[in-house]
Amino acid sequence: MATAFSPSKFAAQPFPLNTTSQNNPLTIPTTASAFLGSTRKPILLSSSSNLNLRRGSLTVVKLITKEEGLELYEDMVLGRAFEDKCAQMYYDSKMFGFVHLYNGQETVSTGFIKLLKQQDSIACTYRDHVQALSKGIPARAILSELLGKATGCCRGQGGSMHIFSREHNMLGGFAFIGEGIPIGTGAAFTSKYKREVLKEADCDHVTLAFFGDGACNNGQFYECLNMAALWKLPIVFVVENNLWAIGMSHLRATSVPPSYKKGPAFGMPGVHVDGMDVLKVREVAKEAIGRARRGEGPTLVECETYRFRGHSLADPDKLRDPAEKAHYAARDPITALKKYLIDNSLASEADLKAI
Ligand SMILES: Cc1ncc(C[n+]2csc(CCOP(=O)(O)OP(=O)(O)O)c2C)c(N)n1
Ligand SMILES: [Mg+2]
Repeated sequence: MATAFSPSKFAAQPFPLNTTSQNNPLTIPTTASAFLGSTRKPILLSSSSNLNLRRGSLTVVKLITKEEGLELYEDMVLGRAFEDKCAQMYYDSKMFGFVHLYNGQETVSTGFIKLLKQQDSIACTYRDHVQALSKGIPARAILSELLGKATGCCRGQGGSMHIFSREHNMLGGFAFIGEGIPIGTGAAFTSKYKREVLKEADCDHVTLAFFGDGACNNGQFYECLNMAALWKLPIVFVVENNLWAIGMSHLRATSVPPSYKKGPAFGMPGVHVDGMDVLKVREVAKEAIGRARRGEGPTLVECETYRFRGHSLADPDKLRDPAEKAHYAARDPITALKKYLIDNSLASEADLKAI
């Protein structure tokens, strides 16, 4: 029987995540929509954008250029294909240990990381392969790492959950929940210290800390929000809210489920975004990364997303409601971006197929 704590509460009682915080100084227009499957229309850039195109008397504003669109598409397809290959190798007994895949959540990695500079840093969870790819670590070095080879990006000693690259400022995948948050906060402190104390004027580096909804119930999250806001650190805290922490529904585990609301409590903006739409994620990411780079301090962004596979490849994924899974499968972010690119004449089927 369904109880107040039953995960099926998700389907029965929409959870009002799809609004931005009242205290949000970011100028991101929003309209409310149902929780299960955000349907908010893409936000148009201001009419001063250089992407304005005249079509008759109508001004059509495109969210991205062709080059940007293809870059986003390529990155998402690379992430998806890489991970599908991992699953195949795992089930063929060619890969061992815990392997956590990111299928379905690619918008978060692509939408944020493709806006970064090489010197900017990221800190991730154990679900880290796709972020490592977005940050530019070669697929071969990551796959070798997963196979424990000396040619891996950590000489085969880190494995799936601990992808690291100094050269790419990938500070690591971290197996303990919330562990990447203080590491990212420390990296952001370093940038600020270099700029303000060591007078390295060109040090405007930004750090992104990615973590799950489950990590928002961990003390380190709160401690780091406090420090980052207090010291105005150049960091963006990115919650990848895929609604589940292994088999624990976010609603069952969290007293105030909309995590973005916790930002203003610490004096920083909190923003919720549809994490199945890479263009919306990118827009919010642009604002938040820009704020950090300009020295205006941290932002908390909650991306409402979904993982298309079990928690790890060892998880038979029997707990989640098939209707919930089907609902999100129908919102596949790669299919959605493909449609956007074709509908807006930014790419042809052939262009996309070539990728
Ligand atoms: C400190 C700590 N406690 C418990 C665990 C066991 N654990 C591994 S994954 C996980 C769920 C995390 O869920 P979430 O943060 O939502 O990330 P997701 O896997 O959904 O991306 C838990 C509890 C852990 N790794 N670290
Ligand atoms: Mg989760």
